[in-house]
Amino acid sequence: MYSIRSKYRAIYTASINSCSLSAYIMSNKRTRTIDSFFMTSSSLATKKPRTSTNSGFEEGCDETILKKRDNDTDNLPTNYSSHPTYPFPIPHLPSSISHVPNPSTTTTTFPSSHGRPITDTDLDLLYFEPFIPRPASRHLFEFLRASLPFYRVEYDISRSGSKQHIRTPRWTTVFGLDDTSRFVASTIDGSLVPNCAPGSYRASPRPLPQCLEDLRVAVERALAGAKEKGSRQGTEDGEEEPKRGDAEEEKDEDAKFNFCLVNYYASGADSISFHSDDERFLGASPTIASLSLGATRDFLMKHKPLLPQTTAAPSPAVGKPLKLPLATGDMVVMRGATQANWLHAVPKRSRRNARDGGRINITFRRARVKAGTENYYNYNVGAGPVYRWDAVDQEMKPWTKEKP
Ligand SMILES: O=C(O)CCC(=O)C(=O)O
Repeated sequence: MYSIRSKYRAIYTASINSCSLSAYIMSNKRTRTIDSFFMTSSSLATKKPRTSTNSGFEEGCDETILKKRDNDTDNLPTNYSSHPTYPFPIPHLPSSISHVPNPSTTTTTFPSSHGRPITDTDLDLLYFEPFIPRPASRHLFEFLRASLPFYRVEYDISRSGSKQHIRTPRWTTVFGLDDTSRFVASTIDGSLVPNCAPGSYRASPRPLPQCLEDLRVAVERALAGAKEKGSRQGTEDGEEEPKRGDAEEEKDEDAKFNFCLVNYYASGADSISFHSDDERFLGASPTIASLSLGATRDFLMKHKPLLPQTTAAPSPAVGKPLKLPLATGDMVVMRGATQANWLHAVPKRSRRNARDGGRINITFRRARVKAGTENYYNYNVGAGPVYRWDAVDQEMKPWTKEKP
């Protein structure tokens, strides 16, 4: 039988062979899980062994219980997340990613750097350079490109009264569900389904697979740690502890994510044009954590044009665009008034920069209402075919369900 696991081995080994990271990681005896990587050493001491938490996923099927046979298979995933809405099972993070090497003996709460604030009157960024150590992040890039279903979404818009056909200039995929519902185990087959009436969504919301769930937890934990450090710093500097209002509470909730959007820019020809994630379904001042993997691409930010009737003196930042050359493992967190006032883009790259090996961007967000779920599946999954990475031809290929 050509099992999922043997198929995955072919796809995955071809990807990993191009990367010598596994040998480096295998030779490193001091390893920690990706979760523990973001913990303080005191919390590490009390950490219990990991058990599967994603109840409702069908785990332990034939292909997931194969024993490791040799060193080559050490890096292959041994468990998968399956769900009726996934075109194919999605592997858990392999040990070479989930057991990242400990880069120093004196560990801190954060992975490879502290988040550096970049702020102005209406700009609030936290920039990790990097968030995930570079070698592990390159491996994560290869893993996610080979493991996730991708889509090339096309849709129509009307602009100035005329219809325009848009072909999204990058590969996309999405998982998650807005705040008005949550995934519960279905009584029919035990898979996770939204706890609202069937048919409440046009889309079929799908839960985060375990590999993205692990990253979500790590990012949330790092942001909670950054916040704690910020408020400790303020108190140590003699500032009075601020009173917490509704806005602050809302900000805390914003850094708890229920959506994961993934973009794959196969080459410099793929891009995202200037826009802001200021949709009402994200709330007034959303926190969006944006993780980069693979090739370095410029992340440009520019202030939205000021309305003509604005009388207040413009912030000095208004005329000054920002350029962050995001490298593999870097994470930019956009918070507060940023989306309301700033636009961001990843422009195309040409000539010698065009064949850059590809880049993946993952954004974690929190959608508050149903419109968020509908919007994200419409524009990141759509109604077209599913694609999957072909490691031999080094490109995305349409994926069709295998006949049993
Ligand atoms: O690829 C990036 O860094 C930006 C992605 C982005 O702006 C988006 O998904 O809205």
